Amino acid sequence: MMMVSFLTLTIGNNQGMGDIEHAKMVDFYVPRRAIELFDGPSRGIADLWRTLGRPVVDGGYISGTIIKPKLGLRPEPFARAAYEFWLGGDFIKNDEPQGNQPFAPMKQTIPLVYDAMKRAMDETGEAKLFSANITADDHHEMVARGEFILRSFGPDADKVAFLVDGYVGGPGMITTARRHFANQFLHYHRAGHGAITSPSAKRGYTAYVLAKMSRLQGASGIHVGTMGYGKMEGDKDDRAAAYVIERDSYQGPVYPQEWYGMKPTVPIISGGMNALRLPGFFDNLGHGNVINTAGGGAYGHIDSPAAGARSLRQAYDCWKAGADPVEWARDHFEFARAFESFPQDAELLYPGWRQKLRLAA
Ligand code: CAP
Ligand code: MG
Repeated sequence: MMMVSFLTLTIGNNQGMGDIEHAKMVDFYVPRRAIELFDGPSRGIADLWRTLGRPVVDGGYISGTIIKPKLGLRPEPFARAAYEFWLGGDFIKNDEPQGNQPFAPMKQTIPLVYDAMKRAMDETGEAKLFSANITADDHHEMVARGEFILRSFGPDADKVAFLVDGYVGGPGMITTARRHFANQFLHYHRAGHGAITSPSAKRGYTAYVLAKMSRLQGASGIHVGTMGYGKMEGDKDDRAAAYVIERDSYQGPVYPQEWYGMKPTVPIISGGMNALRLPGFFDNLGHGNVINTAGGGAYGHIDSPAAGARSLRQAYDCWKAGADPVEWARDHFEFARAFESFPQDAELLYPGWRQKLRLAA
């Protein structure tokens, strides 16, 4: 099966025809034989749970971040930022424009990141994960970057995921990474997709379609938005994009879909998230078996990136325990300090929280 042929048929020339006013694909159905012929994921969240020393079923929330700022950070501060988050969290990803940039050449940055990972693992006694952006303008260069990273991480190469900018890079980037690096977790970043998936776009396809295609292509995880809880466009009912990639069968907006044992793709929850927004998000989704990357939500924590990371984990524990977040904050310090760190969110989501916590205003 060819994803490119599928796309040139379904959203091919019709997208440019003069007599078409609206042409947006909202769903598609994949017959069993086609499911058998697509690659599907080789790795999934279960592999990350195993690496983290957790149960491989229902292993829970993976707290992550994105190194910020997007551009300009030099290798040393980059690695320092990684170390500081890993002291409290699990997973770090490169941001989508961070690749082999002149101010942070991969050959300098990656060994420092691995050193930071080792120190954080020694200090915490926990395994850590790094999602490295290997996107390049040509596939050979992408593969060369990936090989270099695996060599650099040596015995800890299992703790490396590869991030590929799959929308701007195109389907071939994803499939090349899937086939060449079948042992790595493949992190599909969809930057740019809003140009066609936005509800305001009259053509293209929906984020649901993008997610569904990514499972066929073999993404281990893909961003599915924050369903109205974060900064990106979206609303509560966007759950479907997560369900269709993680379940064995799902009734989509038009078609039912059976996956016949194809491995799941994990929803990656990202974009303007922080500890305060998570409990509501988990309520809406119905579970917390996701990777969450919070850039501002971790580095914007008033105390430290590690405290930001801990506040995220505590937010998941709070939801898991079915506790009231303000009550939970009483004896979960980093979570409580997230209220001080993101006061606008705190007011909006938990009005009267200060009085309840009896903190000085
Ligand atoms: C989030 C982010 C992600 C977006 C992508 C950014 O940063 O790193 O790329 O989440 O959107 O660059 O905006 P913050 P989506 O955590 O600081 O907001 O997940 O919807 O594909
Ligand atoms: Mg980003």
